[in-house]
Amino acid sequence: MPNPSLDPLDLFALRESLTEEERMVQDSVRRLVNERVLPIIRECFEEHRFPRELVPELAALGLLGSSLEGYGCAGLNALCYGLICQELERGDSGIRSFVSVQSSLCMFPIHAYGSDAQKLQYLPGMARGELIGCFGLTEPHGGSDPANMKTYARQRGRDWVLNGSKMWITNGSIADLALVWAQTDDGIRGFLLEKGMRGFTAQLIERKFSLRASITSALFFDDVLVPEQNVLPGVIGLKGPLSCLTQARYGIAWGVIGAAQACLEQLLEYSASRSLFGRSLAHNQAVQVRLAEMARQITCAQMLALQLARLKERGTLDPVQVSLAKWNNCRAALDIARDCRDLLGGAGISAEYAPIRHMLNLESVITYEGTETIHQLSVGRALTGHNAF
Ligand code: TGC
Ligand code: FAD
Repeated sequence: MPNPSLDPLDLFALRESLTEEERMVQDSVRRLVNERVLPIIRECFEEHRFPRELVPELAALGLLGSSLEGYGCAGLNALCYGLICQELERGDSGIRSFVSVQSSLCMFPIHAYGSDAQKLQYLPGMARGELIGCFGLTEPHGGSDPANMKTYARQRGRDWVLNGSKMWITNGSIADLALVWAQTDDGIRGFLLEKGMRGFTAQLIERKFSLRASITSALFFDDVLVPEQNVLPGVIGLKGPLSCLTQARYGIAWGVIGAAQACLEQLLEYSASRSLFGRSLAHNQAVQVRLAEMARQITCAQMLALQLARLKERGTLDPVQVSLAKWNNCRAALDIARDCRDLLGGAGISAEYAPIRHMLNLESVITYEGTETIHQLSVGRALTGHNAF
C-alpha cells in the first residue's frame, strides 16, 4: 500500500498552505477540467480542434483576466492565477494557452497600458469571453529576437499605417482583437487591430503535431489603417511586450506542473496494475527510481512556482526569476511526459493515454514564450553581466 498520508502529486503538501479562497478556486477549475475538458480533449486533439464551446464556461468561472481589478474581472491573487493555469494544463496545454493569451497577453496590456476608453471598450467583453484576443509579437524570420521586428507602423496624420506579418499566433484566426507590436519611428508600440479591418488577415496554421487543441495562425498586415485611438498610449519600447511575457511565463511555470501531474497520475495507476515477470511493474527498483525522480521534479517545480507567487504578490518579482522557473518547470514537465510515455510501453503511443498528448504539447510550451536557450541565456546574463544573445 502507498503511504496514505502523502499525496503522490503533492508530496510537500502545497495545498495545505493555501487559503480557503485559493482552494475553492483550485477545486472549481479542477471540476471544470474533470467534467468538461477531459471527456472531449482526446477527440479535440485528434481532430485538430480548439473546443471553443468551453469559452463561456471559462468566462463564467472568472478565469479570463482573473488577476485584473475592475472591468468585470475577478481580481484574484497571483497564486490563484497559478493554480488556474495548473488545473487547466492538467487537462491540456491548449486550454491553458487560450487563457494565458486572453488574460496575460491581451487583457493585461490593455489594463496596464491602455487608455480609459480602450479599457472600457474591450476588457468587460473579454472577461465575459465575448471578445477573443491574440498577441502578435513573433515574426517569421526569428521570434527569439523581437527587437529586430520588421512589422512597421508609419504615422499618417493622426492615424497609423501598418505593414508586415506575424507568425505562430495563438488564437489568431478566432480573435476579435489582435494586439500587434510594431516598430515605429519612436520605438516599438502596441496596436489594437480589430477583426475585419481592411488589409488585416489571419491564416490558420494547419497540420501541427503539437497543441492540436489550440488555434495557431499567421497574421498579415497590408497597409492596415489603424486609428490613433487604437494605439496603446502607456508604453513605448520592447519593455511593453516583454512585461506581458513576464505575466504569461509566470502562468506557464505553474501550468506545466499540471501536465506533469496528469502524466505521473496515469503512470502510477498503470505501473500498479501491469504485471510482468511475476510482479507489478511498480515493484521493480528501476521503475521506482524513475517514479521517484518524477515526484522529485514535480515537487521542485511546485516549490519554485510557490515562491514565484509570493514574490509576485510582494511586487518584487524579477523577470530573471520567471525565466529560471519557466525553463526549469517546462524542462521537468517535458522530461516527465517523455518518461511516462516510455514506461507505458507500446500503450504509451496510444491516444488512450495522456502522456504522449502532453509530451507533444510540451514541445511547444518549452519553445514559446522564450525558448529554453533564451531563458538560460537570460539567467547567464544576470549571473555574469555579459549579454551572450
Ligand atoms: P533587453 O535589453 O533585455 O530588454 C529591452 C527592454 O525591455 C526591458 N525588459 C522588461 N521590462 C519589463 N518586463 C520585463 N520582463 C522585461 N524584460 C526586459 C529592459 O529593461 C529593457 O528596457 P529599456 O528601457 O532599457 O529599453 O532586450 P533584448 O533585446 O536583449 O532581448 C532580451 C530577450 C532575448 C530575453 C528577449 O528578446 C526575449 O525574451 N526573447 C524571447 C521572445 C519571446 O519570448 N517571445 C514570445 C512570443 S509570445 C508567445 O510565445 C506566446 S505563446 C502563448 C501561449 O499560447 O500560451
Ligand atoms: P528562433 O528564434 O528562430 O530560434 C531557433 C532556435 O535557435 C531555437 O532553438 C532557439 O533557442 C535558438 N536560438 C535563438 N537565439 C539563440 C542564441 N543567441 N544562441 C543560441 N541559440 C539561439 N508568438 C507570439 O508572438 N504570439 C503567440 O501567441 C505565439 N503562440 C505560439 C504558439 C505555438 C504553438 C508556437 C510553437 C509558438 C508560438 N509563438 C507565439 C511563437 C514563439 O514565441 C516562438 O516560436 C519562439 O519565441 C521562438 O521563436 P522562433 O520559432 O522564431 O525560433
